[in-house]
Amino acid sequence: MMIPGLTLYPDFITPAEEAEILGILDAHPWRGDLQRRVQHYGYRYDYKARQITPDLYLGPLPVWLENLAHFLVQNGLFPNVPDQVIVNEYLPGQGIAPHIDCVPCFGGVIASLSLGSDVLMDFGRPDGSEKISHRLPARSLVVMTGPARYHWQHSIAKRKTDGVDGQKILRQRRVSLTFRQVVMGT
Ligand SMILES: O=C(O)CCC(=O)C(=O)O
Repeated sequence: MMIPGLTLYPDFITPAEEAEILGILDAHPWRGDLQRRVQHYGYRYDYKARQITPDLYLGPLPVWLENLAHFLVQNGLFPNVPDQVIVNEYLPGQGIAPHIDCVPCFGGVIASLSLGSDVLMDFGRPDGSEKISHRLPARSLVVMTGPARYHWQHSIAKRKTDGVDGQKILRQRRVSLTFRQVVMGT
């Protein structure tokens, strides 16, 4: 990958694990805070205030998510066990605006697991000087550290198809799990 600090791990989980996680998530209530549906684990993220405070603690991660969080540490991807996960559901046509994850809220590693559909994720410099898109395949994990985490915005365009190698690929329902470590400015 061309962005320093950005790494993609294809086939990070198996199709059976993907189906199992989707089944668990769909048995949980989805939040309707945004245009897309979300679930928050560990801490609720306050989208309006763009912050995390101790009163937003929801409790420890459920065991199945804690196991995944430990797996990330065992693979050397996080220095400490991530304690916050946001699940985003993107129906075809839905996306996420360009952003850098809250710097005072979260540690230096952000990792996102893609389920259900490939998608094109766009990375861009906040001043618009550079833009690169990367295809995130279903079951892959994308990890952002260093410049990719702090100096590049990431986003997903609101589209029903993605152009890949001159071909139009129809998006399916994609669910992502983004793992972070809460720091609360400490
Ligand atoms: O869907 C993704 O992979 C990224 C999610 C994201 O950027 C976020 O929750 O801040």
